[in-house]
Amino acid sequence: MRDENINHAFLDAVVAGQAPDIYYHFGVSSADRVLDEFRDVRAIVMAGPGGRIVEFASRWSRDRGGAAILALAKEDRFVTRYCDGVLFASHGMGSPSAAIAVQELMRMLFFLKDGDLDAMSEVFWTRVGTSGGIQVDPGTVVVTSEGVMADLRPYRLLKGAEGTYWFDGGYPTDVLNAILASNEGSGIPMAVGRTVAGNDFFLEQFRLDGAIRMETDESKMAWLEWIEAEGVRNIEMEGAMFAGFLNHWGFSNFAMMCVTIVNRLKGDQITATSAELESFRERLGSALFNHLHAILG
Ligand code: R2B
Ligand code: URA
Repeated sequence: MRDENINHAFLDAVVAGQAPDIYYHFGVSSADRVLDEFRDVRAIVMAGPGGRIVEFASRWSRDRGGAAILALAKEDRFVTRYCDGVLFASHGMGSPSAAIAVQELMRMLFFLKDGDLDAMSEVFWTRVGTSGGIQVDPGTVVVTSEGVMADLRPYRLLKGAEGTYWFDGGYPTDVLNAILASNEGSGIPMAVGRTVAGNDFFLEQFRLDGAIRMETDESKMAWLEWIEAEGVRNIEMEGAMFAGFLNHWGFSNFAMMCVTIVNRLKGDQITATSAELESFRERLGSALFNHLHAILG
C-alpha cells in the first residue's frame, strides 16, 4: 500500500472512533452496527447495475451453502450486498458515478480493517461489466491490462483551473494471469488487452448513432483502427478510474473483466438479442465466480 497517499488526516480519527465516517451514497456510516458484519471482507466485486449485485450475491450464497446475505437500507444510488467474505456493490454508469462508489468503498475498507494496511492489501477488488469489443468476437471476456481514456492517456481529473490530477491505469499482471488460470479449461473465450474508458457511451466512444454526431465514418474508423493498433481490446466507461484510484492507495490485487457485447469495428448499435446478451452476462458471471472460488476456497 502507498501509505503516503492514504488520507490519514481524515480517516485515522474514524478508526480511532473519534468521529464517524458517513458513506453517504451507500446510506451507511462507520457507526452503524451492520458494518461489523462486513469486517471479514476478502473481495469487493463491483458492477454497474444493482440487479447484477443482487444476482451475484444470491449465486455466491448458493455456492457457499446458503450463507446469509446482508443488505444496506439505502439503494437509490448504489446497491450493496455482503455475503460470506464478499462485498458486492453497484457503481452506476460512467466514471463520475463509479468514482464516488470506489472512494466510499476505499474509506469503508480502511475502517473495516482498522487501518491495517497489510489486511487491506489482501482484499481482491474487481469490476465486472459489459464493453464494446475491438478485434474480438462478441461474448469474449476481456481482462484489462491497462485502463486509459479515449486519447489513450491515463485517467485524470481537473485540478480547478490549475492543472490536472493524473492517475496510473495499470492493472497488476499477476492478478490478470491468475484470472486466466482460474478459467483455464472453462471454454469461456477470453482475451487480454488495454481498455478505453470513454466519458460518454457515444462521443468518447466514436459512435455515429448518438443524438449528437461529431464524427464521420472515416474519422470513427481511424480512431478504432488506431486504438486497435495500440493494443486496445475493448471500450467501456470506468476502468481507467478504477485502476487509477486503487493504484493511488497502492492496492495490488485488483482486476477488471468485461464481456464484449458488440464488435465496434462492425457497428455501433447493440444488435445482440436478449438471449445472446443473457448468455454473455452468464459467461462473465462464470468467469468471475471461477476466480472467486479459486482465491477464496
Ligand atoms: C459498460 O456498459 C455501460 C454502458 O452501457 C457502462 O457502465 C460501461 O462501462
Ligand atoms: N458499454 C460501453 O461502454 N460501450 C459499449 O460499446 C458496450 C458496453
